[in-house]
Amino acid sequence: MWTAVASVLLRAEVRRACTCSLRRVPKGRSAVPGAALPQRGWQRTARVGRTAQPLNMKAKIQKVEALEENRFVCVHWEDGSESRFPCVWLRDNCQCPDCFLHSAKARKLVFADLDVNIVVKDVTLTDTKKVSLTWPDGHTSKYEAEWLKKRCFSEEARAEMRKELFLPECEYWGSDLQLPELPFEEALCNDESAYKWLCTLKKVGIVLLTGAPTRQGELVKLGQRIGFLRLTFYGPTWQVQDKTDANNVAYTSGKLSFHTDYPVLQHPPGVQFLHCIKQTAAGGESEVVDGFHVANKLKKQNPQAFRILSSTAIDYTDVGVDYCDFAMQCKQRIIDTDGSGRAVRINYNNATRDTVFDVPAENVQPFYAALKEFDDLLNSTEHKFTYKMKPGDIITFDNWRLLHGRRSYQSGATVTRHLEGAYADWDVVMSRLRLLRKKLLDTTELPSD
Ligand code: OGA
Ligand code: NM2
Ligand code: ZN
Ligand code: ZN
Repeated sequence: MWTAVASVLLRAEVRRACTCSLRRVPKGRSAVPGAALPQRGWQRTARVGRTAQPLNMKAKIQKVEALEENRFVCVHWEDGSESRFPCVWLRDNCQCPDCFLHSAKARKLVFADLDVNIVVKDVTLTDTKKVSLTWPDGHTSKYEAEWLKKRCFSEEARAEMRKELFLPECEYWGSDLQLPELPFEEALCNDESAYKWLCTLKKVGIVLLTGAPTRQGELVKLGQRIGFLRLTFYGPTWQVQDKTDANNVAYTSGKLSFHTDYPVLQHPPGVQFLHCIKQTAAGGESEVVDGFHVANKLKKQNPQAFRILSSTAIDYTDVGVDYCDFAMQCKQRIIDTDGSGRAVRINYNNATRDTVFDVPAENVQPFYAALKEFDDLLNSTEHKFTYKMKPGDIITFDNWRLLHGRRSYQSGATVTRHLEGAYADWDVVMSRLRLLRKKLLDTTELPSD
């Protein structure tokens, strides 16, 4: 009994971790002139959100029947709700070993062998947990109640599944950002902490990992934690320092205006890690802004500017030598949108924006005017958040959503500031997040009744 109660509580906690941010509590930290006051010392606050899955997934079936000239199978659940499954989908997703390779969790059935007009011949409820179907050619398919329930085609069930698989929830912020923080060591060694790190990274777009050793090579460990890092022409990891004959403006002591990294790649890195190994005394502060939030603002304030930035493909260029020689060219829209016009990726780096501009001459000035509006919004004190990294800090952020910048600092004969950087892909990060969630749920599995 008590184990069951503890398991329920633990499972609820794992689900809640997605809706939980690591929130700061005021504790003195030096203010950055002209910026929102960032402070240290955080406490975790959990807000209970809607669960990704009903806590009790014990779906039981009352009745099952064929409908609409046998083109649908309707499952009546014990709780009174019902789900309609199209026969073509049921046949396509037959889980028998002839149709499905369980070792790969993948379909064996080839599309050419699927009759897209198929109707069901016979429908049986084997017990409250299993449906058995017979097809006109005599093939039989069996489906588990819970498997069916998860795949229900209702708007609510699909939204729930979407939420569970992709964690689309997004918390917008401005200068009021409560920078979520977690000890680096915990993200590496504790599964629950790692899960919270990745959930918060997805939802808020930024998490500060603290207390990392102040030496090169720590980001490789973070890469191993999620799976692997993304290799680019700047190497597996890269050193942000003031360099002679710098092959990138980031490798100078100059100001970096708000940018996303690497829009010259067709698929820019989704996640960026910056590890502060050495920090300069004066200058070198970091700035971040929520690009999705600002894109929404632009859309409201000037729909025409938003339309221009989300429809004009501009040229990016990056030519040089680092990990190997490179001659990169790419066309990107500054604001990438989905089918419903929502910003899904910002691709903006003024440094690598090409001098080649492949648009008709009359479109040039209107484009610049639109970009000016966006850039002004990014830089407004209302939207940007400023902080100064300390040695041992690792800032992890969504490079598709956030734009980041750096204030200039004094260059010198010796290196006064050193960050090590690395990239990861969202695919890899989300994969680790799902695996961590499964592991945390499985280790607190409810005893079956
Ligand atoms: C970069 C970058 C930030 C910094 O290297 O692309 O944005 O603080 N660096 O130096
Ligand atoms: N660095 C930091 O788009 C860019 O050039 C971003 C990339 C050099 C790896 C900078
Ligand atoms: Zn089959
Ligand atoms: Zn950058």
